[in-house]
Amino acid sequence: MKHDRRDFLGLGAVLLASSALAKTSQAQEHNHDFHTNGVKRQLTLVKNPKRVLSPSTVITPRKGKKYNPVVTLNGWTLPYEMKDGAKEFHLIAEPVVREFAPGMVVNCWGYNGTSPGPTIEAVEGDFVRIIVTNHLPEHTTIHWHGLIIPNGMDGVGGLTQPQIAPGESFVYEFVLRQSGTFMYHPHADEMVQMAMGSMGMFIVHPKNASEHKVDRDFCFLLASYDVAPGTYTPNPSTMTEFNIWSFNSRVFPGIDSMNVRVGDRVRIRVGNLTMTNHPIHMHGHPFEVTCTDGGWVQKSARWPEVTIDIGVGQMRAIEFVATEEGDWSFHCHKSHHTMGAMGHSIPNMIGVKQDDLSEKIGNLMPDYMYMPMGKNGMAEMQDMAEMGMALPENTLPMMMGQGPFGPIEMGGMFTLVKVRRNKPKDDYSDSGWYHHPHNSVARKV
Ligand SMILES: [Cu+2]
Repeated sequence: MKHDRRDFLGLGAVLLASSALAKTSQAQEHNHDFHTNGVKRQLTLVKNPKRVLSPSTVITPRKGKKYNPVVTLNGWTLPYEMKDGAKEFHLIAEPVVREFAPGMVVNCWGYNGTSPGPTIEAVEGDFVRIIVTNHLPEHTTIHWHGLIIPNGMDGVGGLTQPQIAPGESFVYEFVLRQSGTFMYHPHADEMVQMAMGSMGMFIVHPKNASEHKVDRDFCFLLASYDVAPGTYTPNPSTMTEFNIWSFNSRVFPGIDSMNVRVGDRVRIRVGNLTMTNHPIHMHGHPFEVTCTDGGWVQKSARWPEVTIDIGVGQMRAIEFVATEEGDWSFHCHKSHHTMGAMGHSIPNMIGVKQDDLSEKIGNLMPDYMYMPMGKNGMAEMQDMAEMGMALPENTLPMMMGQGPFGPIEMGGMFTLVKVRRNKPKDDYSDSGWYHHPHNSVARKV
């Protein structure tokens, strides 16, 4: 039987156990500031303790060709070594613990300690060697989604190579013949391994650094999970009923903001390895799709959009010049995908009279306080969550995030593009909430 948070608390029948009011399940998290290249970064240690670098860590290449590195939201770039003329990368497929947001950790499968795995970055023309070691409990492979490579390097278990058994290491070697945005994921027991979070991005920068040049270059993967409230492991047999919708296996407000300066040309590369499409929408700036996982889109074939639907197994890179200052929402436009686990298939209580229910339920269950909810919409849910509404262990409320004007009432696939004018060059730290100019905020009359 499918069970989720609705079995614990149907909306419109929120039971507040007074003893549970103060109980929240915060992950044990410690933040440490550190500096790289003069930019302040924050290292978040989660309780397992696997390390998550945040905000988005840029690892500038010390050897090899120069390029403007991507910023992987709540992620990192895999370092490499030059060996025998190749850029040599090591990927270890292994079980990991991922914190989706403070209050929820999930047993995932990933690479090198994180899920998604680290971003691989290299340059068009590079000869790369990727040594994949399998520390998963079952066999695996890696497929290099979108890359033009010899057939025997394509990573389809049984078809182009033997499976990589637990404990074994396989070498993939190929020349990067194109630039663009690609993905890596297993092509072995795919249903399970991708549902558990085995995936990562593969960025190939143009050989000619002046081509497709941007000032800020972000990337992340869309990933969905079915983690029943009170549990810690995704259900890999779920096909449609996911309850966690994430950017790089993080959910709002646990997702890095994308911080840019006025005048920056910005690229955001979004790959979709979920089981449904996601219309990704940006506020404040029209954009153009400049690249797909099939390659760059010619200038004459681009048109303006503010929402781009990203299908299953697709990547879309969008670009715009940041001209408008402010905190701009960037999210999936399927409204159920900007919600926590509680936002799905709840009983519809809109307009339902519940006035005498409190008394009736109080008589039946004297230890509980029944609060009629949902009659006038669901906006009150976030207030309840913040008051300490009893939740099952290890799950997140339907709506989260506090903004400068109150609850933001979002969750899941939602973050912000923060455009600022007066930031020092190369300072892309989070500058907090936007301070609106006098008389420029919608007001009560
Ligand atoms: Cu979506």
